[in-house]
Amino acid sequence: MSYTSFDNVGLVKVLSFFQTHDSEYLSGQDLSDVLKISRVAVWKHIKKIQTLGYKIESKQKLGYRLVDDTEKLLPWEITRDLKTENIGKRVYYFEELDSTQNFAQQIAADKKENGTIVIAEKQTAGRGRLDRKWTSPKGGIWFSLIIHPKFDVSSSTLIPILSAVALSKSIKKSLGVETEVKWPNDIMLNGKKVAGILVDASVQANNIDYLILGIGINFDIDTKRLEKRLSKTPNFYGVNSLRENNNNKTPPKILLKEFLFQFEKNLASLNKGEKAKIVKEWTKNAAGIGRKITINTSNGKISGVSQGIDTDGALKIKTKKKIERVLVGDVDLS
Ligand code: BT5
Repeated sequence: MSYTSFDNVGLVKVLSFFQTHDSEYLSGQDLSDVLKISRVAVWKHIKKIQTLGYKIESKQKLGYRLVDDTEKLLPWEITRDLKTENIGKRVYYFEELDSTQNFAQQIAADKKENGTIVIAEKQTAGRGRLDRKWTSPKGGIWFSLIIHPKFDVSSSTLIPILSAVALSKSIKKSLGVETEVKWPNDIMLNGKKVAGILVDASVQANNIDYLILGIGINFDIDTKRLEKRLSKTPNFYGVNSLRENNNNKTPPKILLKEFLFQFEKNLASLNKGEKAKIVKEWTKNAAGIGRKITINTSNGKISGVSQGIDTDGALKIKTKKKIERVLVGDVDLS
């Protein structure tokens, strides 16, 4: 099952009417008259809306009333009142996909997909970095964002950094939960991983055709079960979930929309060349700076004291001999 922000016009028309009249009962006939569609079509849309997780109550003689919204990240829920100019204005939603990165890859080259997001409720082959697996059961926010950037390759290494800053900030703003950023691309909550970021790029010479940013957020998942499953996988350091750590029922769409807004702001900042500003924001929330850490790289382990990152997003580490710069690797904070 899939939906987009540009199809499903009839269904969205009926739903929007319910959403703007949620204090009253609406009869099938009223809806049919106002929306100029047949009563059968109204009834079919109502059934569909209910299967999407919205709660519609029906009372004899009075009609129907919307009593609760869905938690699903449906395209029209994302685009409604979205504060961005471009990011997230086009949305593809799938109940299940192998990986949102794979679907995004198929459409990314098309100019109209600049800013598009692809969301899956569940992924069967979610990817991490370096061909690792990303486990993506229902309850998470799993999405990819397509960008056709104006900057060149030298700036693209800051994309995971500015995304992590935007994500950490939006978690704080929407849920009131404090997280830390962990180099190169993780969000950590109480020492465990709560979100991961991945960037796939299509590059020619020094120009970027497009970037696909993949983000996985453990919003409301069973952490114990996932930890059991993942404990022997590479770079595992525990799993956390946002809802376990916040006692309000803020729906996931609020966080996703806030992220899209914060991300667009940070991207504009990078376009203006404000690299130092992004690095400064990242550093404020970063785990492990000034502490002894170990970085696992493809050339082996490096141990030393973390000095934070430079304006290329590289991690600086002070070993016994010198300060080393690392662009790709995993940090062990334990
Ligand atoms: C990442 O990789 O952290 C990047 C994750 C990106 C996932 C998103 S979901 C939407 C989009 N579509 C995709 O197919 N992918 C992106 P990395 O730093 O390599 O971390 C991978 C490691 O994290 C694994 O080896 C596990 O140890 C651990 N892990 C896997 N699933 C996890 C989860 N749900 N929560 C916490 N840790 C997990």
